[in-house]
Amino acid sequence: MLKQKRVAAIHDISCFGKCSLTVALPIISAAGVECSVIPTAVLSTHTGGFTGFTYRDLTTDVQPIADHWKTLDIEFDSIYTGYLGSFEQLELVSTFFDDFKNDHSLILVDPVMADNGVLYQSFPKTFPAGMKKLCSKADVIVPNITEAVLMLNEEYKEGPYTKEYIENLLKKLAKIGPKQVVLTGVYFDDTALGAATYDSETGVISYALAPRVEGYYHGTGDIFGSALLSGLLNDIPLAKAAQIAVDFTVKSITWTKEAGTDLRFGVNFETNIPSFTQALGLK
Ligand code: PXL
Repeated sequence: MLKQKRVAAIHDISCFGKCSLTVALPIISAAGVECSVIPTAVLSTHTGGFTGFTYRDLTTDVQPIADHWKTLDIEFDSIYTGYLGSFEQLELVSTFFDDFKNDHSLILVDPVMADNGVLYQSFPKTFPAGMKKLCSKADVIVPNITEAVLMLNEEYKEGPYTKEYIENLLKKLAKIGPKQVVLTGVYFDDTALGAATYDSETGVISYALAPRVEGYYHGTGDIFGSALLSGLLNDIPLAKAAQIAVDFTVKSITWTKEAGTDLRFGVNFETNIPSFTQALGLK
């Protein structure tokens, strides 16, 4: 009998504006993987471009949920974290890793905190150092270039980038601790954009690029991260999983751009789930 894999996804729920758990749940589920959740906060919308959003912090629920799960003897094949709103949440998640990791679990940390050279509005300047510590416990990390340079204490540079610059960043990020690094927002000219991957055990670097679509669409990092994890849990090698995730994300952005949707509302990934699951080799 085929045992279904199970992920613990630890992110916020933004009730409107598709991102974090409202993206992770459907994508991971569509990939045939069970997605258990720990919501870290409930917001009326995400914080990117909206004002006046509500924010109910659920930090004090995280440990009791974990404690209850411990009594049930449940195991996770993967732990996936994204947007975490405070140092206290970083600590709680770090403890969750210690309590629930096992000899085969894949810990994927997406250090969601910044883009385009700046930290998101809710984070203090000292946050990247805390996130770096959490990344040291991960098997795979998925920073964008801004998050990468903030964790490495380097200056942010606008692209286009050189292969030398990207490969240097990948290697420095792997030194933080994760075996595999996937850097997003990589481009060498104005025509294509995507991700670079590095496996520190094999030394292999690869690029997963797709035609560039103009516009900053919210929630796409979470679509990419959820799709990448779905590929890895379906035993697809890192480089191919990254290309599938880039293609799914870009296709979803393209549909959304054609529909003229507000950039803050999230992209139409739902329509592209069938081609995504087909790319994963699922029937
Ligand atoms: O998509 C990342 C994300 C997740 N959750 C919240 C956010 C953001 C990005 O801005 O604000 C609450």
